[in-house]
Amino acid sequence: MDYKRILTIQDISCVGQCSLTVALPILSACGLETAILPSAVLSTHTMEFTDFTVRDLSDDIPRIAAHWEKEGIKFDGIYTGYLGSTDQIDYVMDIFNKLMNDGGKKIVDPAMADFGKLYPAFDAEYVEAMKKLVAISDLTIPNITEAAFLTGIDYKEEYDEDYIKSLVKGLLELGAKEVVLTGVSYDESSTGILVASDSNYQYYKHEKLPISCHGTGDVYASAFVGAYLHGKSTYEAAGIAGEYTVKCIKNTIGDDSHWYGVKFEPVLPELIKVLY
Ligand code: PXL
Repeated sequence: MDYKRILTIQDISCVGQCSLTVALPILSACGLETAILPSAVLSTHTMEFTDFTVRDLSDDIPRIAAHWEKEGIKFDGIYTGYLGSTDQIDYVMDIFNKLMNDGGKKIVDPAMADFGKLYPAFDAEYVEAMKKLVAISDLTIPNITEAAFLTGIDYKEEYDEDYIKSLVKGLLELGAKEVVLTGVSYDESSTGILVASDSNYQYYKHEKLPISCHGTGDVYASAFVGAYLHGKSTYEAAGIAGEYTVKCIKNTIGDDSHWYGVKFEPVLPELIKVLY
């Protein structure tokens, strides 16, 4: 079987089940050689935890990339998530240019916002820098809030198909070749993903659960990237990742002590089953 090497660039939140602690196991389970480039080390993620520690690793990024370039190390896909600063976005653009094998995919999860608001670490300058990264991506995986910030369209909690299409169209006009827009819900009991390229729109609908959990954006994006580079089409990978994320949330509902993330590990065999 085709054995692909992917690089994922995002932070390590040591505790909290998001970013690299989610991406590395999920991508590995999808059969990919997974290299990591940590953008920062935090004691926990930044949602609801207080007094977390942060060590910014920006200065290490170009040094690590230069070493890989010298060693002739390249990747079949590079997937970026939560990044620490606008400088890091420039470094990532350089890595996209220098360390990608021919035909490799640039996949950008513009992890910076949810529920209508930017995460605490980010501001308007960061949004502008993220627009540049999305513009050169082969595939971007925003939620509705992120899509609204990136396109400059007002965020809406209640919306219709025209609103969703305007977000996707804005992202394609920005330069993204394909868009996988998550959390698109048109009724009480279901939610889903809009997959779009050019004027081709496909909607994948799945069960909507009564709670939302931290870290599911990263679980979704990692499972999507894993399934996609494993060989599934964009639409198939979008659906596989959606169903996997639903299972992770179901596996967590009812455990009040587990408020900071989802218990995605025991459900990994279910993801593997649909891929192999
Ligand atoms: O992508 C979610 C995420 C990742 N990393 C850190 C975060 C968050 C969400 O808040 O705080 C550090």
